[in-house]
Amino acid sequence: MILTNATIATLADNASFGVIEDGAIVLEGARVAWVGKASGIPPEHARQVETDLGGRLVTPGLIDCHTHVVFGGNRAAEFELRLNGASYEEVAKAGGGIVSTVKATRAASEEALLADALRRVETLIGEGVTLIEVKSGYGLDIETELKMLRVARAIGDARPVEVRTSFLGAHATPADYKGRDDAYIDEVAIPALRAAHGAGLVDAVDGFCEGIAFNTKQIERVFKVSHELGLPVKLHAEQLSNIGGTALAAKYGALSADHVEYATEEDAKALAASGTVATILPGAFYTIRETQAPPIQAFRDHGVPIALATDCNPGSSPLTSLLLTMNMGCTLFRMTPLEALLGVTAHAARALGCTDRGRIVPGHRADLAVWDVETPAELAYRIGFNPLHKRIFGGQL
Ligand code: DI6
Ligand code: FE
Repeated sequence: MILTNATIATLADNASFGVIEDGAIVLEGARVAWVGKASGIPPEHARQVETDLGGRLVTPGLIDCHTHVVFGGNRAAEFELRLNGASYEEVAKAGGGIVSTVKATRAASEEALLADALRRVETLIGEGVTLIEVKSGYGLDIETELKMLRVARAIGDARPVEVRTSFLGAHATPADYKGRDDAYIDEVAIPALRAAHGAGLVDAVDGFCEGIAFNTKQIERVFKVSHELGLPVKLHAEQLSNIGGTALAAKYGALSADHVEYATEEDAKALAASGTVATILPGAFYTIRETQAPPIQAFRDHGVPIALATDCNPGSSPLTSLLLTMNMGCTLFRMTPLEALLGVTAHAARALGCTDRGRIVPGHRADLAVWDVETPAELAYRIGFNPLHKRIFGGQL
């Protein structure tokens, strides 16, 4: 198939949108075979079926590289509590927060969890998303962590979207291990990781390194096992305070360090040296009314790739719009529209260890989004408007 009459934002490098006017893209199977000016289509491709895109903008399919879309119940009651004055940490300490979602997730059937998750995933797909990361972490027992990961995998069978899973056993300490965080790591989180990996359910390992969650020593024990199993790591780091999570992530060559509001210039240097992506999650910043913005300029200065993701979860970021996430990245953190688009394409792919996604170049997967806009900056500019025309997933319209 050849897509013609397209304005193509190739994102071939990080310096510009790489726009090709009057462009064409040749798709061979699930891959991009050729991209360039329509006038230059090589003769060997010239006789294929053409799809005229009417001058519309084509970008890589969007990638949401940090989500918790599989969970039971919702936390509207906690939302109300916070609006009556309680802080996120106070809600967590009072037995609300993550632990209340754990209860609902344990109680839910696999079918119910999948049906709920698909509602959220369909919303993402409707905005041109072709690849999502999905975490466990609301089970906090071996059985439910595996259940969540099976549901995550099932999403990719049920809908035309790719799924990468992250094991997040070290997300919170469940009620029956209260005050015994170390025992939870050794007796539940690590055995659950081994079991989930053995079942082929884990693509990467994540953790929540925070004053209200786990310290660097506890996370490091999980990371050691991850490396022993040959699994890449990533980390929720420096969201509410700086306790050294970003430095730990860099030390373990993490794919990404996520949130990072409280990261320092030194942390930015460490991420640059380890090639780790800084994943910015403006939905959580907005929801908990954080005031410390992540050090975007330090990331820029040191050449740290910046990704943007929804962090879709029932507590700190009930957000299912990657377009709105781009807008928030620009308006809240002064990211440029180019940085925002790279953040949900090429750099998001890198945060998942997928090196053949996120740009429109030969050899990359033919995951594309076609938009009813004239310029790429329009994608980050509007608030609550969805200009998706169509999505191409693995070369299929
Ligand atoms: N950081 C977050 O923002 C979410 N998890 C995490 O590790 C919060 C998850 C929740 O509140 O349910
Ligand atoms: Fe998260």
